[in-house]
Order: sequence, then structure tokens, then C-alpha cells
Amino acid sequence: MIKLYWHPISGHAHRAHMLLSMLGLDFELIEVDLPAGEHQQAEFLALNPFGQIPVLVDGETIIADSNAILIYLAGVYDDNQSWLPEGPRDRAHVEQFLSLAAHRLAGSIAKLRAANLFNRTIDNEPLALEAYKLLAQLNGYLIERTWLVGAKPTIADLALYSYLKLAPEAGISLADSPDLQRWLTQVEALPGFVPMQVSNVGLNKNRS
Ligand SMILES: N[C@@H](CCC(=O)N[C@@H](CS)C(=O)NCC(=O)O)C(=O)O
Repeated sequence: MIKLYWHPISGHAHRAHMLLSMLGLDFELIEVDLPAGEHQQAEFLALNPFGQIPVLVDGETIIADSNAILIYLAGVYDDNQSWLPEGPRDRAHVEQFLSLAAHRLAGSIAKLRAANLFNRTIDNEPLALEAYKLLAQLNGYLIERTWLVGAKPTIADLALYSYLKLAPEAGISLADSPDLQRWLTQVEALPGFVPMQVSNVGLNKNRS
């Protein structure tokens, strides 16, 4: 059975979890004890020498990195090739959003959220500016689009979903991004969707 090395508060792991579920695959979630440093121990480093979750193990195949896992699962298990379209233009557009998730989104909202979760002191202001700029750009992009690439959901949508949904935990409001919120709701309505664990930090703090 496919194994996903994972942690419930990781947005990177969440995107891989979503696709496993949406593809209807049999899989096992294996929680890696990040606070105890399990990801730095030899057994885990044998799976991913870079010491990060998520890692997917499918028989003899080991894939680390959330976006790489999305590409692998879509390539091997999606008979319709709709999660990762075949044509060079659509595929390039998907790659554009995977890069955006790995750089601008991970470098702004994901960092601000991690600082809130782990009480880290960081220079919030430039990251928050970047986060709001990114939200405004994505909201504008989505005004006339249903999905990020083409007419159907792709792994681009999953790669961006988790940390955009978690923006409030980063202290970043989605109130001025109505089309982005509509798109988040569409992802949540997809068959097999699994929700992300909610944490009581950022704008969620002290909300009942
Ligand atoms: N580029 C990686 C980033 C993964 C990542 O940042 N994982 C975090 C959890 S969300 C992690 O394992 N952190 C532990 C560490 O870096 O020591 C991916 O997309 O999978």
C-alpha cells in the first residue's frame, strides 16, 4: 500500500493527502514526529536526505517534495490525465503555479503561519506585504476563471489550496479576495476532498 509520511499541520503534506484521496487510492498516513526531530533521524533521512515531509513511498519508489508527489501520483494513477494535462502549454501553466506555490506562497503565508504556530520572531511586515500582493494577483487571475489552468481542476489548484486556505492562521485576511474564496470553496467541493486541521493562531486566535 502507498505510504505518505506526513504531519497534520503541514500544508505541504496536505496537498499530497488531498490527491491520494481524490484519486481514490488506498494509502496509509504515517505521522512523523517533527517536534521530536524524527525527520532528522537516520531512518527518515534514508527516505529523504533533505529531512522534510511529505515523503511518498509506493513500492520501490520514493518521492520527496509535495509538488513532486503531485506530479508522480497524477502521472501514474490518473487514467484520464486530467490532474496533470498532457499538452505542453497546459503542462507549462501547471508548472508555473507549482513554482508559485514553492516560492512566493511558501515564502510568505507559509512562513508567517509557521512563525505563529511555533512562536518564532520574524520580520512580519515584508512577508505580509508579499502575501497581500500575491492574494490580490491571484484573486484578479481567478475573476474570469473557474480553475487555475484550463477548464478542470489540476494539481496546480491542489498545490496552492492548502496554504491559501491557511492564510488566516498566518494573520492574513482573505476578506478582500472574493474570487479566491469562491475557488477555495470549489476545491472543497471536489469528490475525495480532505480538510486541513485548523489551528488556533493568527486571525483564528480565540475564535470560538
Ligand atoms: N519543498 C518542500 C517543503 C516541505 C516542507 O517545508 N516541509 C516542512 C513541513 S511543512 C518540514 O518538513 N519541515 C521540517 C524541516 O524543514 O526541518 C515540499 O514541497 O515538500
